[in-house]
Amino acid sequence: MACRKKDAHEKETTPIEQCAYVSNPYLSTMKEDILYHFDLGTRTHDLPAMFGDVKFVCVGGSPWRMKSFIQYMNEFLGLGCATAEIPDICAHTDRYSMYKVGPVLAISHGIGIPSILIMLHELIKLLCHAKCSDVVAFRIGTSGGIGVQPGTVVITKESVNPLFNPVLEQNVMGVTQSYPTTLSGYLAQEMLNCSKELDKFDTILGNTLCTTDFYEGQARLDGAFCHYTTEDKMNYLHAAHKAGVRNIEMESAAFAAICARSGLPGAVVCVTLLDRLQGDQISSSHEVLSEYQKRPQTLVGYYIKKKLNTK
Ligand code: R2B
Ligand code: URA
Repeated sequence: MACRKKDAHEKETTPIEQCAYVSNPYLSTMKEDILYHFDLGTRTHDLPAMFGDVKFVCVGGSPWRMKSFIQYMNEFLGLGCATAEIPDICAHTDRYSMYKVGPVLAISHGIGIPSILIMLHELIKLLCHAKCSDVVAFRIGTSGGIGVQPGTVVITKESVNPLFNPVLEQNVMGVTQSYPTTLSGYLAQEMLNCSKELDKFDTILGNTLCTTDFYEGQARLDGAFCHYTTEDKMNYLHAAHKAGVRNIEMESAAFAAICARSGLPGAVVCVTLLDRLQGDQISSSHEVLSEYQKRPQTLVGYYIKKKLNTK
């Protein structure tokens, strides 16, 4: 669907309504909300018309992957859009890409907690402005495995920080706030059941370590700098494994914390590209990696189709 901009004279004069997903008294004092990083706004776009029917939101790091996910969903759900014509709704900004077919919205979030947090604030407000209800959210992505075969899909039980605690710590005005990263256990189990029905690739439930760096933050020995030893690295990865961690990535804590704060049921579904107990470099061929990256999409697509068919 193309962006439906409101005519310049069509000004909203009523304050922005509160809705279940947001918790900010200041929002209802605003006459207009500009979702700057999406290049969308309440005064310039008819957000209920553009997004009011959204029931499934799927976010992932790369714009290319989210485009391929929406093209896949278009075909898998038989929605009949010409795939070449599914536009990037955020085409006027290169911060994030956004695609929609039927009730499915796909948005890229870039790498790391700061990037996904900004996107999620604007997404949660977007869902409210569009008057969406009963939305389920997914993060699909890649990760490094710990003690699992490359290509295994990990459904996150708990997203944990580098001390293996299920919290996102964020500094707000000089004070460290601690937000729980509890995800819906029910949804995770439903996803696991779907993977059993699909029976196409190994899928497990496990804890996910969320870091703020790919190299030293994930105990790699191949960054530009390294002040620790192979033994330190292996001790840390084994301690993570003992704490139930089966994969490492860089956004799940922010995703889980925002889901918990907004009340959105959410699941994190990431494929492992390598086993970190065996090495640090991602050396599989492009063909292999690209097949792996389709796995979370396949699983989430299966869940969405099943939900739509049982309505
Ligand atoms: C997984 O892969 C990316 C780093 O290569 C990061 O976005 C993540 O979470
Ligand atoms: N993404 C990560 O964050 N870590 C990996 O090892 C692989 C993908």
